[in-house]
Amino acid sequence: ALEGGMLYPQETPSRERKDLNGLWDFRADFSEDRNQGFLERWYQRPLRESGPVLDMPVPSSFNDLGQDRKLHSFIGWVWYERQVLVPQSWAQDPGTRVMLRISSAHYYTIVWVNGVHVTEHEGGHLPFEVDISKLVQSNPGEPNRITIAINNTLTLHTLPPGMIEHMTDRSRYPKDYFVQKTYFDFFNYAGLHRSVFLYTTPVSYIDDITVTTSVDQGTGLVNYEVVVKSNENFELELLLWDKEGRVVAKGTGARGQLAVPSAQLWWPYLMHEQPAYLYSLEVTLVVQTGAGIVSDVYTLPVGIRTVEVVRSQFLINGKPFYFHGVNKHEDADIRGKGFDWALVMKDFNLLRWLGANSFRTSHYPYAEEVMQLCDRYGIVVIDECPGVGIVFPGSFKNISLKHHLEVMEELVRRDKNHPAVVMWSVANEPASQLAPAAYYLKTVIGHTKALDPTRPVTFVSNSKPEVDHGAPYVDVICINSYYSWYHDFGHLEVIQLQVNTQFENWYKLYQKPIIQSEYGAEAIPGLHQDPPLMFSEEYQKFVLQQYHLALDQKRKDYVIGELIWNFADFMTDQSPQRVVGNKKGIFTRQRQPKGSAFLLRERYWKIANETM
Ligand code: BDP
Repeated sequence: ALEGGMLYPQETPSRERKDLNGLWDFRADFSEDRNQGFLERWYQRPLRESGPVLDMPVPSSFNDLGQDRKLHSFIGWVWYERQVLVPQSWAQDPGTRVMLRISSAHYYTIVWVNGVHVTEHEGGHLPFEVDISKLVQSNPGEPNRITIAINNTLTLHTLPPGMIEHMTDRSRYPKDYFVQKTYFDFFNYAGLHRSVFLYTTPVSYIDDITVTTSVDQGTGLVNYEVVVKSNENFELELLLWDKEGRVVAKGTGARGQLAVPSAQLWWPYLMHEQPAYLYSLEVTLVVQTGAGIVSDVYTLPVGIRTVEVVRSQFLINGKPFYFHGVNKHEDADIRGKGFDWALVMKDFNLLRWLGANSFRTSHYPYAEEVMQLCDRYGIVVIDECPGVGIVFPGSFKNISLKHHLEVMEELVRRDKNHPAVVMWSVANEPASQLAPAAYYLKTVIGHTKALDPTRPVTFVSNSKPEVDHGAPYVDVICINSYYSWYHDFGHLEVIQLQVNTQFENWYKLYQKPIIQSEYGAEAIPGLHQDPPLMFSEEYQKFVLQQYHLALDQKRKDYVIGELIWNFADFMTDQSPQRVVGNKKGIFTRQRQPKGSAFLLRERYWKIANETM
């Protein structure tokens, strides 16, 4: 099990935060075995003394910033470094705990502070942190050097998996030549993708808060559990505030239940005239020490809502919910997977313009700030872990499974309190038709349910219902299909029949609600062909229309959602199938609409108006 909580760093009366975003020194280790940095111990002296460094912005992927083809597709260790001077009050007060938090670094990370190894982390999409109080407090008034080495190599046992292929034919490849193979369809961007923070807490602190909610005849029930780290005796006080600044419930102690009569529920966007209602749970820790009363304060947004799968329906607050939304990627020009507020806001504005009420975090957890906005705007989330490309018999081994379970623990720990998250997805298109997938998926799904008994769990399948070894364990069946794109390409007339057959076969076998979790077609923006031909905007629209006709026959029944592939065009590895990335976006990579965006907008608003 994991050590400690992972509350989002917050400024409160007892906590300070400093972000370390901006330019860092950067060096990719181009040596043949990528090991020069360790041999020469680049962490022991300032990185810029080790050799030439680049200025690298954080947060950003490093791949697309320069003009160097080799850096774009670099595999191996890259080194980041910067100095930071902490405020005197942090460095001199032994009652202050100073944390270094890395919100995301892809993929394997080692961190040193002033040359001292402080932590390591595996996995590219979830935060990790380390207490660096002792190091900065033994160095008051002096700058501290933070060195971060990151390796983006993917192997059969990473999540997502990949493979390094060594090319040994010396007549065709130079000595020691290797390539990174991946089995997913997006570019393996790397670097410090999200904010790096320093933040403080008192030495006695609120380590974690878990909130679950239910509703009993109009009364909202907020169950809470608070974990405190302290060597002293302490007390906890809880206040639940409404939006108007009134205290609606009070509690004490590490666990309990708050009752909110006539609670305002958290409703999805377009499902209620007042969607996304959030209360604030203010948790105060009071510790009596010799020096007086020390307290820590943390405020958690709380949405009161229920989620339940009942027969073939997905219920939010007891009402059937239909997912009309998108699949996304964290992807954009230049910054790659780097977090960018401007991009995030543009995307949310587009989602609301579109009338989308939901998205899936295909194919990895998104930034914490994105999840917070989903809570605030009522955008419902299927929260997917990086389990994409699990397609080899070898990737179902115990060593992979063990890591997958840890990743689910990290994901649930980070996102458990978001009302917007209504379901976990443990994988995308694993080879679920292979026999070893049965134990593997059963175990991951079972573990996730044990971690969070309040939310349904799924994985996204593209195999056939009769051979799918994972479907028996999910609450909702999610299926991807690309009729008339990867199969029967060009034959638009077969789509309706094939989509219908698909739904009927899955439902017959499992009697579970179904989401069309991907469908779509590529369109090169501005390419027109009528009658429609593949890659034209007309063809993309036609595919969507055919799917919609079939969806409309089932959506009042057991089909509970449709998520277009994809919200926007995104970068992939180079291949003869991809024209500078995947073009199945209904928006371009620059977030301009293709014809299909207008088609989908009309449909989503129509569905929303039917269900309001
Ligand atoms: C699906 C994958 C998705 C791909 C899509 C495609 O889940 O990641 O991008 O196909 O090929 O199978 O466009």
